Amino acid sequence: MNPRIAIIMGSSSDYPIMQQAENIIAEFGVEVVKEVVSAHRTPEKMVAFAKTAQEKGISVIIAGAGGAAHLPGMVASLTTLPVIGVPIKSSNSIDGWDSILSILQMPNGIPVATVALNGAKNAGILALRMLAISQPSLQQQLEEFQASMALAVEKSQKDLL
Ligand code: RP5
Repeated sequence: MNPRIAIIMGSSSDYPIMQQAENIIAEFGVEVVKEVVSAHRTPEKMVAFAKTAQEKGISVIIAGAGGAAHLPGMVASLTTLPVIGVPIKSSNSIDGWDSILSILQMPNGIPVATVALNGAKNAGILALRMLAISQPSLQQQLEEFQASMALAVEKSQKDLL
C-alpha cells in the first residue's frame, strides 16, 4: 500500500525536528513519504506536490518550515487534504514566533492545524489520529499508547516517594 502520510519540510535543515514525526509514526508501523519542498526556493515543485498528493494516495500532509514559514499555508491552499503545520525554530527564525505566526494566522477558508514550536512529534500523533478515524487497528494502538503514558506518569510518581 502507498504511504498515506506525507512529511514535507522547507529545508533539509528542518529534518532533525521533522524526524520526530517520522519516528513516532514508524513506532505505529505506518509508512510515510518525506520530501524537501520549499515554498520559496522550489515553488513549482510545491505546487506539483500539493496538486498530486491526493491522487498518489496521501491522506494527511505534515509540513514543517521556519522563519517566513509559508509552506504549510501554501500547500493547504492547493489541496483539500488536511495539513498539519510544524513551526520550526530555524537559523533564519528570530525567536520562533515568526515561524509560529506565519503558520498559525491563516485566513478563513484555508485551515492549517498548527502544532507547537518544534512540535513534530505531536504532528505525527495527530496525523495518526486522522488515519485512525477509518482504521480501527490504529485506533486500538493509539489507546494503548495513551494508556502507556498514564502508566509512565504513575511510575514516575512512585519513584518520587
Ligand atoms: C525555511 O528556511 C526552511 O523551512 C528552514 O526552516 C529555514 C532555513 O533554511 P536553510 O537556510 O537552513 O536551508 O524556508
